[in-house]
Amino acid sequence: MPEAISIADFTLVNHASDEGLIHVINAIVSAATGLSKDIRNAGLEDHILGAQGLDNVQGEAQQKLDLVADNAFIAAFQNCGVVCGIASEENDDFVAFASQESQNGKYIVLFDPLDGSSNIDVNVSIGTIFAVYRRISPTGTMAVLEDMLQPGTQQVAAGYVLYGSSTMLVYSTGNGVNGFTLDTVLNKFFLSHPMMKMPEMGRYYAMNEGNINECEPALKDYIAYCQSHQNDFNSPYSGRYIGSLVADFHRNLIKGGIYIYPAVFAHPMGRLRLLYECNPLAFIAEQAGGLATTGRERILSVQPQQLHQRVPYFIGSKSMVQKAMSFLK
Ligand code: AHM
Ligand code: MG
Repeated sequence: MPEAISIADFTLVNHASDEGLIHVINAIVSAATGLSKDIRNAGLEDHILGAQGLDNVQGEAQQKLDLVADNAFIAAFQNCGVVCGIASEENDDFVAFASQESQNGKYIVLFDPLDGSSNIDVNVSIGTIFAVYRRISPTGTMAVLEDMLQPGTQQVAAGYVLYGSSTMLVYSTGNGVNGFTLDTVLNKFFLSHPMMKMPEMGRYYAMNEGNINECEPALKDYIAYCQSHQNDFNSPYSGRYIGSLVADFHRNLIKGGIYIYPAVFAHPMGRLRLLYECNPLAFIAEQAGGLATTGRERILSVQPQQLHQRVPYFIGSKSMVQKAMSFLK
């Protein structure tokens, strides 16, 4: 049996021409490894489970683990020496790191430290999502808002960590998608899913169907199509909705499927955030042969206007997303 490839060896070989990027990935690996341990022990540690008692800028109740995760990733990026600034779901504004070393950094990272907040306290899979960009502002200065508001096409790396039945890190730098699994004895990630490809078509659809009467009627018709005998498989697709985007996406990446969070009455622009939820997973989806759109346009081409901007989201197997879009015309 060939020796397993550690993520450290993988990055050294695959990003040899960009040492800075290796430092960014190392920072993600280190924060995710520590966070994975916290998550695994969460039920045993009073200071980790439950609500923090504060809302974030988007009016959502922050969980203690949201903040543990946010602090862990911010510290990792601040200390890695090549990141000049970050923005995250849990911070109202972006953070420009002040040290001279950080100001010399070429990269910015946008991230959702812990996605799937409603699943934190109930031992269901949750995830971290990240997007890496090159800064626009000159090195040697503080990062600015324009660095954060770049379209998803400009991502130099993106990915996620899934804290599921095992912990996995999946990422791409634009040359395909690779997945690594955390060995909990050695506390290291090893390549377990090389060159992941999303099936062109799948049998899973994921949407919060509690919202079915809250969205545009054409979408109701698409869901009826999924449930009918008149679809591509001549039998109803299976509904699977975990309510953690990373987990729903990961299942669809491996098995084939579609995830939809449309514009709904309570969230007229959709619920999910463009910069640190939709763009990174859209990058992974496209790299794996899938598709991600707002229902009408490619996610990666949307020009961001605001840090916490929301968009309707259709992501997954290419022909399923195309089919869903055909209903919306
Ligand atoms: P969060 O970042 O506050 O956890 O919100 C994002 C999550 C996604 O992971 C998930 O797919 C969706 O929100 C669930 O929303 P809903 O409970 O409205 O179905
Ligand atoms: Mg989130």
